[in-house]
Amino acid sequence: SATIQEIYTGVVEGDRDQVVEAVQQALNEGDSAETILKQGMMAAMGEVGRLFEEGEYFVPELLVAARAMQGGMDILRPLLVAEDVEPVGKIVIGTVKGDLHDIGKNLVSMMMQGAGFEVTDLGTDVAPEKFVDAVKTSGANLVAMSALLTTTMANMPATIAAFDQAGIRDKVKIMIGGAPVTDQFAQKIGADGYAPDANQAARLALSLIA
Ligand code: B1M
Repeated sequence: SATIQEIYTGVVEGDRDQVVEAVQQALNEGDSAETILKQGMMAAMGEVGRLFEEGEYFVPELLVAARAMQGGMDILRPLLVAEDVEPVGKIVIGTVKGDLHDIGKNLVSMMMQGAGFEVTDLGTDVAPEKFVDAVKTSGANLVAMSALLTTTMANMPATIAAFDQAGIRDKVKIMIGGAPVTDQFAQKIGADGYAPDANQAARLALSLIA
């Protein structure tokens, strides 16, 4: 519908007010939260990801799109729960212990939500045991860790070790990212995958649970 289209362009153009207004209007017109999420927000985040990949969008555009989507998600989240919409998967995400950088992690979280995941965001400075506990309580099948400091990267293998120790390493896929992180590092520490940016992180998450 025209209103869904407004949600779509609002997210792509990063217009938070437009998204919030149009989401409210679509609900009033009788669209389900699921329809709004899938045909409006997720489709738009897909387009944002494509523009980012083609070099037309950069981090600032991703940030405003994420903020616009967040505005709509705040309205939809309780309704999605009420509608019992099955997420494609459940992710626990956080920035590792000792590390306070969260801008990239927040983008990754938004792109994952845009791809249909239910995301539990533990924030920054997340201790290994906290990742483990969150997986136990949420039933997540994916763990996503971000690190921006070479000094805190070591807390990635420490977190993987905590999953081993808890006996649930085989219950989750673990993916990592952040500026100093590489594919090679991911392989070395026994992570299941690495993604260089938020868009590819969402795609990797989908492929890890497929
Ligand atoms: Co700090 N910082 N910082 N910092 N900071 C860096 C990272 C640094 C490279 C700057 C520099 O010296 N050139 C440097 C690290 C050096 C190193 O370790 N090699 C550094 C340092 C040293 C520090 C402090 C130690 C400074 C000090 O106090 N002396 C301190 C540490 C605090 C702590 O964490 N304990 C510190 C503090 C801060 C601020 C608080 C001031 C602030 C953070 C604010 C916040 O996040 N809320 C900050 C910032 C903003 C930066 C820079 C400038 C920008 C980081 C950022 O947000 N980039 C950064 C320099 C730089 O990168 N140019 C720097 C934008 C963001 C969108 O990109 O986070 O890379 P990024 O995320 C990308 C990808 O990496 C990827 O997707 C994202 C989007 O495409 N990605 C993932 C990220 N996580 C992923 C997870 C995935 C997959 C992909 O899967 C799970």
